[in-house]
Amino acid sequence: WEAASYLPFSGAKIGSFFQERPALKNPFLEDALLRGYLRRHLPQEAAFSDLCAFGERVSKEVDVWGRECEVTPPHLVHFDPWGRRVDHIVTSPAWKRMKDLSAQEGLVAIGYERPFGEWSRVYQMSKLYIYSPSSGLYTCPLAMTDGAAKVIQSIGVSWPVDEAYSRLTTRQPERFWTSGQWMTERQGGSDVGQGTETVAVPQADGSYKLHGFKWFTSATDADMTLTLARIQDRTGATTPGSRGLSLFYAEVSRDEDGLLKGIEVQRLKDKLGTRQMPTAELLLDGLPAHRLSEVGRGVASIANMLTITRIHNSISAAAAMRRVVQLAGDYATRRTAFGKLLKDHPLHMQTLARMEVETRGAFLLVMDVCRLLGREESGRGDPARYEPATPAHSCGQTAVAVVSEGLESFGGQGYIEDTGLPGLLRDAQVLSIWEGTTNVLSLDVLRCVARSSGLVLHAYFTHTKSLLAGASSVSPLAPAVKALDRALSELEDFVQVAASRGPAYLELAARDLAYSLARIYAGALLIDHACWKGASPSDTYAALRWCERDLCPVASKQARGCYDPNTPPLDAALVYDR
Ligand code: UCC
Ligand code: FAD
Repeated sequence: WEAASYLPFSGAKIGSFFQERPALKNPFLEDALLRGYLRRHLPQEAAFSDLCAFGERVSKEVDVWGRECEVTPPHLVHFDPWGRRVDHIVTSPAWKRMKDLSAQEGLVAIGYERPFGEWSRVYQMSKLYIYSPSSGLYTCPLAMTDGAAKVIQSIGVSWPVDEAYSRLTTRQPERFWTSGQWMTERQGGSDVGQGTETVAVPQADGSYKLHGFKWFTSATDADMTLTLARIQDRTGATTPGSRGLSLFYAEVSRDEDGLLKGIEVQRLKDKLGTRQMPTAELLLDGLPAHRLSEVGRGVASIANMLTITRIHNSISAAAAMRRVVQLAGDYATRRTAFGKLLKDHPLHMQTLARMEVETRGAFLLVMDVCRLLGREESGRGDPARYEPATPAHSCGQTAVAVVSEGLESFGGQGYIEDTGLPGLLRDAQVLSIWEGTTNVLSLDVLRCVARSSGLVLHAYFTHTKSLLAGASSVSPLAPAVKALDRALSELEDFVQVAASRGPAYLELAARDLAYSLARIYAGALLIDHACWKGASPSDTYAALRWCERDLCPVASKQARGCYDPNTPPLDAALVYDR
């Protein structure tokens, strides 16, 4: 029938409507809070023009490479065609381009060149924040590289790590090295002290050979690594527990036959996300290594690396939230439902606004940690040591929630693999696992508080109150200040009560306590930022919205007694009620 040729869905025709994709624009120019924060604290033309140019490069060039890393994940070639074991981890050309770019842009180097003094870490992390969601997970090796440089710097840049340090912190792509961080073994990634089986056998020249099995090693195409092992004495005995661990430096290199020296790559992990990046199981069979720490001071010495990688982790969490909010906002200007653009549906905008508030809180929290790190490195000595765990703890899980909500805001398209959106969610899920799980980081906060005999908490309360001091006179912020004041008092009350209840009580409260510390502090930072003379009405609105939430989870739960010693058996009974 003639009329059939007019049917829009006949034959090969699939209709005329094609939804426009969300556009990735320059992430620096799209981020009012980032620019405001920098205008306030680092008003340097050089930093702005570099971040603007880098943002342009990220959106126009690098983002495509990131996608290439996702669709051409690394693979392991165990044998060459003639049967020789080679253990080659083959990565994509895009992954290699990321390495060169990272050196050229100084993504690690900036932290050590310190072009802006105490604000250099903020500048470095701003670049990483812009880069992270487009990086194809190259931010993972960069985090460990930065962490390794920090450990070496703190131990002393001398033989045998002077060359490594200069390569980790160079801007020359052909010299640039990345580092691994091999801590986790099969028996334990959280409990490294009990879980480490790797032994270090002393050699006549003062070096060591390592024998063991590293269960998770990320970005295993690295040039070197820092790792933990137990030194064997002449009888082959080792010291158990954490006190038996020492820190070692090892290069990942090949002999003249092309074989890895002292390493067999057992297999690559088949992961939920972070697929752009290889994560391998490694058999260490005589890996040549040098001891970097004093004997038995391995965990304490690698802690500097953990601090840095946890900060990078939190930056990636905030960046993932920012990216999904940017894309969702753009999509809402292109997609129509029920006769109008999504941006004109108030409920949809409320949803995106809530995501924005979460993102802003996370951003200010993490940037403040970067600020403290920069101050500490410039010899200004703030009590910065406990903070890294706090935002890492809260931002990792928040990122999963925000990115998940973000995917939903694309409707069905958010679930479709080749939009690139599902990868954001998969990659976010690891953020609350691999740099210490939520519980472990919460306990780390507790450890820090306990070790300082109250000094850390004192500094926390004093500083948070000082952030609020100027805000009381700014009337639009009054409800936020009031809510925060109340939450601070509740937290102070809780701390008093908890101190008298003993360690078991505190352990059960650890997670809620860490969240309380983070939420209240982020609220204070939002208020403080909204008081700045260059702040916008949106800054005020975000602070108000943030402070409407439950800022102090320990207060309400304390009332319900859920940290009491009688609760663990009840919790267990509930879990196993079959
Ligand atoms: O997963 C990994 C890499 C993944 C890829 C990296 C991506 C980065 C982001 C990229 C973005 C896209 S590497 C593996 C990560 N693993 C962990 O985070 C381990 C989690 N477990 C813990 O954190 C535990 O709390 C342990 C391992 C630290 C607990 O061990 P111990 O031996 O029981 O620890 P202690 O007894 O609490 O502490 C031993 C010493 C103490 O010092 P001293 O002896 O002087 O009293 C502690 O104060 O170490 C010190 N220490 C610390 N110092 C322990 N933790 C810290 C810390 N966080 N900061 C400073
Ligand atoms: P477990 O310690 O077995 O934890 C299981 C559960 O028990 C968690 O929910 C945890 O919170 C809880 N738990 C543990 N202890 C306590 C406690 N005391 N109180 C309350 N709850 C507790 N490691 C490296 O060293 N280098 C790497 O490069 C690396 N890359 C990784 C890449 C990926 C993609 C992943 C997923 C992991 C990687 N890891 C790496 C390992 C990672 O660091 C560990 O998996 C992580 O630290 C958790 O350790 P675990 O797996 O042994 O978990």
